[in-house]
Amino acid sequence: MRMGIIVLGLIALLGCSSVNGDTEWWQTMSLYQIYPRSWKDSDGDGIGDLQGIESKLEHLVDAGVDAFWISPIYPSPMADFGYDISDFMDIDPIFGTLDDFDNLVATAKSLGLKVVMDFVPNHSSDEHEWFINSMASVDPYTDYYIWKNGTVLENGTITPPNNWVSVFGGSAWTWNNQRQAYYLHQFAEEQPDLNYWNEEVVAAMKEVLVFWLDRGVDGFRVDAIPHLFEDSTFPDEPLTGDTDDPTDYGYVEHDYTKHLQETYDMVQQWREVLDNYTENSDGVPRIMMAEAYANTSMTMKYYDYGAHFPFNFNLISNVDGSSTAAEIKESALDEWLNNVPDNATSNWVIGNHDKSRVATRYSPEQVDALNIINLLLPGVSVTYYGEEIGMEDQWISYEDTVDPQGCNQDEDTYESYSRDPARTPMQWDATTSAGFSTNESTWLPVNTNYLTLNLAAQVAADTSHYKVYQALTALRKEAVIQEGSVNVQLINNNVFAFMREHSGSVPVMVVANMANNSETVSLEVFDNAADTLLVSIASVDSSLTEGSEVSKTSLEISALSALVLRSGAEALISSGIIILFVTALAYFHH
Ligand SMILES: *[C@@H]1O[C@H](CO)[C@@H](O)[C@H](O)[C@H]1NC(C)=O
Ligand SMILES: *[C@@H]1O[C@H](CO)[C@@H](O)[C@H](O)[C@H]1NC(C)=O
Ligand SMILES: *[C@@H]1O[C@H](CO)[C@@H](O)[C@H](O)[C@H]1NC(C)=O
Ligand SMILES: *[C@@H]1O[C@H](CO)[C@@H](O)[C@H](O)[C@H]1NC(C)=O
Ligand SMILES: *[C@@H]1O[C@H](CO)[C@@H](O)[C@H](O)[C@H]1NC(C)=O
Ligand SMILES: *[C@@H]1O[C@H](CO)[C@@H](O)[C@H](O)[C@H]1NC(C)=O
Ligand SMILES: *[C@@H]1O[C@H](CO)[C@@H](O)[C@H](O)[C@H]1NC(C)=O
Ligand SMILES: CC(=O)N[C@H]1CO[C@H](CO)[C@@H](O)[C@@H]1O
Ligand SMILES: [Ca+2]
Ligand SMILES: [Ca+2]
Repeated sequence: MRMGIIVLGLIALLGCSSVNGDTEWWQTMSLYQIYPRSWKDSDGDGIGDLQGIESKLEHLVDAGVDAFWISPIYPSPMADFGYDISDFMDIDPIFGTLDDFDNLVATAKSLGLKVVMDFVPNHSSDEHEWFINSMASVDPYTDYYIWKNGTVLENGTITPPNNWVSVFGGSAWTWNNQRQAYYLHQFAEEQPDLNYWNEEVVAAMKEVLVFWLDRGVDGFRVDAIPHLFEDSTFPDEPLTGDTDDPTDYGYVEHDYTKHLQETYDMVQQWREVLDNYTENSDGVPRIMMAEAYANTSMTMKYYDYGAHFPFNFNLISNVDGSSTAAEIKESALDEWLNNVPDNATSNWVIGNHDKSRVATRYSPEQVDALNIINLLLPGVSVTYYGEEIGMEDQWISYEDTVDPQGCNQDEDTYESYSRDPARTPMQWDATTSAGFSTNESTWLPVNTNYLTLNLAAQVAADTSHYKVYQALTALRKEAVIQEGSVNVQLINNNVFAFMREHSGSVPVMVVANMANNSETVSLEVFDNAADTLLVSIASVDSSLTEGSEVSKTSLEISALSALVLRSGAEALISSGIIILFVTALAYFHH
């Protein structure tokens, strides 16, 4: 028996983590969002494309990412940059062809990367052939969309059937001359809502899922789910009393247009399509991630209805760089961890194509801290492209603004609406257009800071945001992060910390100082941690580096920094040896 232990101990020198075989691939993944117009341009037209993405997939492997999702690449008149889809089963020529897509998936598979598609089920483009046929009342498309007669006033004027307001402002109803009726659009008027009360629409959208599954995708990120169903009796929404402007989305409550029970039931049906596909193919789960800007209870409910997870936007919606550690712990971390269902997989999102970048919403100094928090809390981490190098928002003039949400505004107000600043090209290196394109002019200007802030420079540097990011994705591969428990503690108003523990693993502690001044703290609250700790990963602006020794009872942490700490003695030895010795002992005791 002792011989057995020694043999296992030697084996442990070769492989080091003891990850439980029960976790499915998606439960521990680090997921990366590619905004396809901005990642890599292969043909010099100034717009990113699929061949460009394929040519740069090695970067994701180098960064330690497991899966990526691509924002919409379907044919689209681009009234809402691809969220207005004119064919759910093709690729827009700007991005390439279905062959390019197949090649991209094949290359991704060969590199061990999973591919997630964006699924935009709420609406199509008004140029989709379904809508063109629906306007002409051609069956079976007549009721594919939500058509209503207007209200005819005494003087003959026709007005919309009710007071529903579009998310983008103005009535949610647009008159159509051909059909002589109003159609519903919860977003832009070029995005008519599909009629989910119609079984043929339900079946057609399931075919869309299968079409992409057949092309090898591993799952879907589902857009704007809460808006799927509307009350079929079309009552007026109650007024909020918050504004007198009937064109403002905040003018009415959204009791009849958001979060309907039928919406959750549809998510459940899509899950059945995915599970059925898995059962009839290779047994590997295909996943569904729900984009739902909703309160905690309505968000968590997606877990009960088949979503693998609903995105956790707490670190985007509830807090920012002006928040104290106390606020971040309470409104972002605890709000999620205390409400997520037992055994459900958590997830953390710090940026996306609709929000300012981390360096701007928080501060450039906090980029590493946010990545550390995002990647070391339990569950899935989601990284918006460029956050691995700490890209910043780029100011864009009114003339150069292309986001419809910005263009719909005037020169004085567009900056609060435009999402362009967070969508500028990926900064690969210091060459023309930051290595994004050979074209000196790109669809959105490259950030002016690209000569110094770029991937190549950060790869070459001894310490950089990218090096921190790589260290984090490597640490995520260990069982303590993949399966460990989490214990979040407020140390003082400016500093919070959390500890990840897993039997047989060296614990990992994260300490984050959200204040503009350095703090000296004690981590005594974590009984299980050793008195002397070693810095394993540190924010680039902290004065500490990997291997520095710090005291548990008197730890100085610089402004806006985060540190990843492990117990000294054990961490000196490759942790895997200990893990497997303990595992082996436990095994032989059975
Ligand atoms: C360069 O990009 C601009 C758009 O930013 C485009 O108008 C022009 O045609 C592109 N040049 C080439 C050679 O494709
Ligand atoms: C809607 O108006 C058309 C005439 O434009 C009429 O034929 C139809 O019956 C009306 N539908 C309802 C439900 O009132
Ligand atoms: C018809 O009546 C409505 C409501 O009173 C009014 O807003 C509208 O201007 C009138 N239209 C015409 C053509 O008189
Ligand atoms: C389940 O999958 C099989 C094979 O892919 C397919 O023929 C069948 O229609 C699917 N059933 C459902 C309910 O999706
Ligand atoms: C969450 O939102 C739902 C739907 O809008 C609402 O009914 C519920 O009261 C909200 N819960 C909380 C705690 O605000
Ligand atoms: C830190 O300073 C910046 C810039 O003055 C400020 O915007 C931010 O709110 C401060 N952070 C905190 C947590 O006070
Ligand atoms: C969670 O998982 C554990 C271990 O697999 C199991 O014993 C427990 O019943 C699960 N709890 C729920 C609520 O599913
Ligand atoms: C976060 C996100 O993707 N939001 C999208 C929700 O849906 C509308 C309409 O499809 C888009 O405009 C948003 O970008
Ligand atoms: Ca291109
Ligand atoms: Ca809808």
